[in-house]
Amino acid sequence: MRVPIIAGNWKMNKTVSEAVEFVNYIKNELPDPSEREIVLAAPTLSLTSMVQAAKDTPLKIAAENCYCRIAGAYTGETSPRSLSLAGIHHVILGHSERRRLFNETDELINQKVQVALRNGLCPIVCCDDTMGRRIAGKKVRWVVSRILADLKGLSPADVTKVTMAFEPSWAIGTGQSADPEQAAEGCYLIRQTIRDMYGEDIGNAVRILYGGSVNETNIKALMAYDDIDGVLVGGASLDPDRFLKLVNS
Ligand code: G2H
Repeated sequence: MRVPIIAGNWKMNKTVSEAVEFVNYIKNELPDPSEREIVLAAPTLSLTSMVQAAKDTPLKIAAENCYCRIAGAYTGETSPRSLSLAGIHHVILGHSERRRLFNETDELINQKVQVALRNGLCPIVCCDDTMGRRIAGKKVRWVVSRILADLKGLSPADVTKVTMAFEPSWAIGTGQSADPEQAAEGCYLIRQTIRDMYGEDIGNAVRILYGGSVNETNIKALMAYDDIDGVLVGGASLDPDRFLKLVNS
């Protein structure tokens, strides 16, 4: 049984005090962690204060990025080891904004995934609809070669700690979500790729989220599909009342 994940991705929004205020507002209203895992990804500067505020609650705090080394002369980067030791559970890697605006390659993302896992972080690896292609005439054969590149070299045990997120580029921050069937197809195709790489059991165990203009109105229809194990939410996660509606919907 895959426990669904509802993850907020604040991107570069909220100050430290706003972040802590948000956590204090929602932390006693969250569902049982055996039913739903609730994750909030925030800018690096807020993370340790959020971990403290969320102590003894089911809320898990995530970083939005990290580097592929644990220490050294890498000015401005964040160590996955430091994140993990500070109580951070997850890290978003390969978000399309990082690929597009910061030129992150599959090779770099693969290195980050490996080092994050070695240091106890659970990566949420994002992929968009430009990362695969349909083969004409075949309904669900979509060669997701770049997913193979992002997960290259991981052991089966490692892959079960990874969460994938399907985020169509045109749905990100546009207010135009994929329709649930399209979203489910993307998640299904990612699962099939993982089944092809690691076998049926691992493919069935990995959680796959949909992201792109999810809100409190469309979440139910999206999560009704078996292959959608949760959502990664940007804009609609910024307001605590909206976020509570999402996590409790
Ligand atoms: C897609 C998503 C969160 P939004 O990036 O990862 O953002 O919900 O604002 O489209």
